[in-house]
Amino acid sequence: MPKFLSPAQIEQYREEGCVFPIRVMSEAEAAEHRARLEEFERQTGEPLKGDLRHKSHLLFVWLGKLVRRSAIVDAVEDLYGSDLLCWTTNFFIKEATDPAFVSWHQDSTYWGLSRPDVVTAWVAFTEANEANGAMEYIPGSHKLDQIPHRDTFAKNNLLTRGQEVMVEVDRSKRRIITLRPGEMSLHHVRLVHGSPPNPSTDRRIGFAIRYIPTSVAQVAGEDSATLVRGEDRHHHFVLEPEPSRDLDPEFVELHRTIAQRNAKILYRGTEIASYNEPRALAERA
Ligand SMILES: O=C(O)CCC(=O)C(=O)O
Repeated sequence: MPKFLSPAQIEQYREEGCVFPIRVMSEAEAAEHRARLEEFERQTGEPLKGDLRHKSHLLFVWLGKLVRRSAIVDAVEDLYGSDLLCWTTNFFIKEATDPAFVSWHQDSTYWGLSRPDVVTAWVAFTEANEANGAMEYIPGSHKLDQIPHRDTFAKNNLLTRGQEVMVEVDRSKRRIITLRPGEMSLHHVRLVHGSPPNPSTDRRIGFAIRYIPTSVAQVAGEDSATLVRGEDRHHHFVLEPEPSRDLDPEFVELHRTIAQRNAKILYRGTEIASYNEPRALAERA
């Protein structure tokens, strides 16, 4: 008996590789999440950037709670069972009239995870639709094996290596993931997906939470993850603590160490050693 998703939603995930919209909080709560992010940005005087966009659930209490939120984790449990890790989180923020985009790709390409049993809960803090650069995907493409990708390191590409699939994508087959604030989509790690720029006059903000069953391992180096449900009997990952106050110096230090270690996995085979480097290089170019 599923806890949160309907049998039809589970079937859609299995067949299409993506299911949406799924409401996980009210629109008012989504606006509060956006306000918390923007309060921090006001303090720093700039949009969230670099390392801070990744694994931010180790830095902010409200994001630590979000990755454990029962509506989200119940839905993930319906797909992958009751022993679950949050492997990582990534903010995908597109500013108003922003050329930033995400090329067609499969998430599995550089993550180094042992099996494609990985799901992303993409939680909308703002609307996401055709007018502001919502995600798009090719239904059923998650059933393909790993497709070869080329790295572009393109200036406005939000992906770590600007990676893109080395096959022609038939855009006429795409579906657009339209979400209201407080809704989420769930997509499979092998799904071919991407998103165009945001030409609208407001930001588009999504928080992507990557979940795996505890039986999935990291095969490309040492790694850590956050246990969000059940028990970890496999011990493939160092378990991460939950922050009890925002930007606790101990957590900031831990986050820095983890970000450096993760960059080694994600940029393996290149000279790049941190999330900040490709963007800095592109800005100087
Ligand atoms: O937010 C986007 O536009 C793309 C996000 C994405 O590629 C992902 O969450 O895997």
